[in-house]
Amino acid sequence: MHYRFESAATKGVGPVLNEALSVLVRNGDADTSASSSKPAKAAATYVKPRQADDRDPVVALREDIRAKLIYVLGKTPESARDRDWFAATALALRDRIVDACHEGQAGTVPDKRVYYLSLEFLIGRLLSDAMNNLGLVEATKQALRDLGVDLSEVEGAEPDAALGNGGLGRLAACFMESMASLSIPAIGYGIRYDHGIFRQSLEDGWQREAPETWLAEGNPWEFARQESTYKIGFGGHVTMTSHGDHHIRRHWHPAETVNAVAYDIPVVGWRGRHVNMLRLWKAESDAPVELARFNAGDHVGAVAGRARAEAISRVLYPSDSSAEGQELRLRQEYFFTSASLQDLVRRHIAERGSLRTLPDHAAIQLNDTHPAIAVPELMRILLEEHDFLWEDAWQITSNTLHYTNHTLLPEALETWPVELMERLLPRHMQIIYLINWLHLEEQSKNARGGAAHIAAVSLIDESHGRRVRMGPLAFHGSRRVNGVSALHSDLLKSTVFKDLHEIEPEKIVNKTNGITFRRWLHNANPELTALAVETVGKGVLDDPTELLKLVPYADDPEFRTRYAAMRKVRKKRLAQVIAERTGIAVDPTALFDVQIKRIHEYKRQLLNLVETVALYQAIKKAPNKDWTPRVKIFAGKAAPSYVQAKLIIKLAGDIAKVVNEDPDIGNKLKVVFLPNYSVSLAEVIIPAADLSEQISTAGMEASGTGNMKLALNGALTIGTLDGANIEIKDHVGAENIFIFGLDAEGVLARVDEPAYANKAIAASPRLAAALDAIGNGFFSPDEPRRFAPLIDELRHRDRYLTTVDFDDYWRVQREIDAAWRRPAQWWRTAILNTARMAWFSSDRSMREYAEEIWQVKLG
Ligand code: 26V
Repeated sequence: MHYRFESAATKGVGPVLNEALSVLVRNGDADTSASSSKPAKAAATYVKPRQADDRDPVVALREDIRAKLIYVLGKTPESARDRDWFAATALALRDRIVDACHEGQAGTVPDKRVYYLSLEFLIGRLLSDAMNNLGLVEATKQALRDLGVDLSEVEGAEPDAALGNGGLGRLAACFMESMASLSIPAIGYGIRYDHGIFRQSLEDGWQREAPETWLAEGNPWEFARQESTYKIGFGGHVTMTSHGDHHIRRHWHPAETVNAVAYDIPVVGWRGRHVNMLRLWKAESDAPVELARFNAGDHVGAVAGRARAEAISRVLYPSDSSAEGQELRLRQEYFFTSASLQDLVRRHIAERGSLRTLPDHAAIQLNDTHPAIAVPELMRILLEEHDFLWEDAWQITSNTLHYTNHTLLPEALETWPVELMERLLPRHMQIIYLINWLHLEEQSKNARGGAAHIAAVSLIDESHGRRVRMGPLAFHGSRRVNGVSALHSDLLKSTVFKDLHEIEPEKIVNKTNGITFRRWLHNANPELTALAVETVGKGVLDDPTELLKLVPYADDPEFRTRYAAMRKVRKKRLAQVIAERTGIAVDPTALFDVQIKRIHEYKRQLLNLVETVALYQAIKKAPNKDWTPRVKIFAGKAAPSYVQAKLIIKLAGDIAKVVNEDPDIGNKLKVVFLPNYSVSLAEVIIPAADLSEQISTAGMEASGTGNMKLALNGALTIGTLDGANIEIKDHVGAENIFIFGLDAEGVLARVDEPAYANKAIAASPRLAAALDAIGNGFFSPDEPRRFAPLIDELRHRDRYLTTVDFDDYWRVQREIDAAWRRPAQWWRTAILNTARMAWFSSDRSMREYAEEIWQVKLG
């Protein structure tokens, strides 16, 4: 079931709703005429209803929620489940977002818009975001209470919109929220997957995947826009026609077309000042059911063509570890990129007439290479559909597109076989050949133009079969390219894009990631937020740099006590969730040591687990020593095809079983793997964390954003000098973070040393003993060789330098044990972390993009 209110509206359900919706359409869509009249700027207070509504906000919400429940959902208050109350509440709030949209933007055409193209938007639950940004948390709580309903139950009934794998998708969601909060006119474009990231369960400790079904009961936040449908072509052939002496025009005749239908989710910014749109495309077949076949009894064959088309938006690819190069994935990439470009081109023409001015009024940001096919697609649209000459089309394209790189790992860098591209996108392949030919021609003219240089900068890799390199294609077709932390941007210049960077040294810029404080502080940690507001004033809600005023309070014993009390509340809540979901009882006074992220060898959950085993062995040897009680908490999903990562999850479970049941250990050490990590689970874990594990091999984590969320909430970081950890250290102070291990240069040097793993193990009896225990089946007596693949890899290759960093990691962990025993000092450090994290607000990131990349004004 889908909510299709816009069709009801256009059929004249009510002039009020109808008008409100046309505002939304106008903002997101140019098929309505644009007016240049400036509206009254929205007041700096929370949203006023557009229609004359002098009801008290609580009364209004109560009446509206009740009316939605009865008249839209067809339920009575008596028969309604939490899920129904959620939908009714969401619909009532959505009306207010429509009102906010009207207040702020009706009829205006912004000077320049940002288009954020991303295959992933990990937005999670939207209810608390909407209530908080509209200033309606208390009013909604009261309205529901009047109706006999508990807000927290209603919030719990909302499914997570889990349309992403991890960091890259969550970043896109934080950026959307910040753009709305800063009044940057923006549209996010992605895919409306039926199934987001799979649901993870553990069966005897092994990861099992089940389909996720967030849309099973519809999505009350979205507006279906059947009228915004575009045709997306695949396959077929290209013809040429001659126009005058020197002008040959090519035309693509796809063999197959699929419809892309728009679904809009409004994104409301802080204090309801601005509303942007997240436009997600659903694939629908344009082929009718083949009635003759159907009537002849071939019921499946009659809809087979439709099923193939609709498969495009069926499921999110759950791998962020290796580019597997499947055809359906390329179809997804082209599908959403083409729909988005067609949509924004149509809007630009409606508003401005000529595409010549596209770079002046549109900045397109490519979130990784997943939408990199935008380079030849925008060229194709300009050349074929709008008759531009090549040079003009290139000038427009390469001044409108911008590209963010999110990884240096070679296995995650996308390339597509030329053969597949020729079959699926023949016209685009021709365009890529011509772009490449012109690019290499230019290069062969300069001094570096030897064969090695040409091979290095070519957009086509000839060394592993012929493959199109999407990173270099995006680089060459973009005006700016950015990395996501200072170290990562530097490494882009010296590694993957070294040669291209030498050609265009101004192109790569750094834009360190950020997180939205509205979700990761205000919503996730109301206790800490209240404490900050009470201490430094309400201004902190609008300006996170006000947190700096907490610095002197780090030395105030009373404030420390209150800060620690806040943590205690959150830890009790997490302990409750741990008990419910795993049956493990943990002591909330123990140090909560947290590693939550996708399971990846480079993120080194294995380093943490080997240290856990070494600690277990040490406690066993001296059970009466005064150990610092710790709870090691892990959560994260493994890509379904990533065998080693799944084995790491099983190892965590097997270690947990032995350790948690050992009477010698008791509360000195507990190990927990919480299944089905998600945005909403992160919101429970992060405010309860004392220690944040950010222990990737230096040079491999592009940025990390969980590191920022945890430090903001006052967890101390144990980390390597990798990604944004370095900048976190610079902000919180070297004395307030625990750094260990090799830095990126050290890693580069060490991997050239022969037998480095062997040497490290030989030099560390503690490490050797822990590896022996795991490798010999101490934790898997039913299958002693179960973990041999993990341990053999560490002994013989150790690509991620786990053995090399182990001893230093152990040393720093023991420093942390000692630090926990000095609570005054510990809480002082935690407070300083919270106080000095303001720079990591995604508002700062978005301001930097707006000024230095997009050249777009904040509203
Ligand atoms: C890569 C691939 C490879 C092809 C198969 C499907 C797939 C899906 C996603 C990805 C993206 C991997 C890159 C990524 O997620 N990077 C993360 O981006 C975060 C936001 O910038 C950053 O904080 C993390 O450090 C970085 O790992």
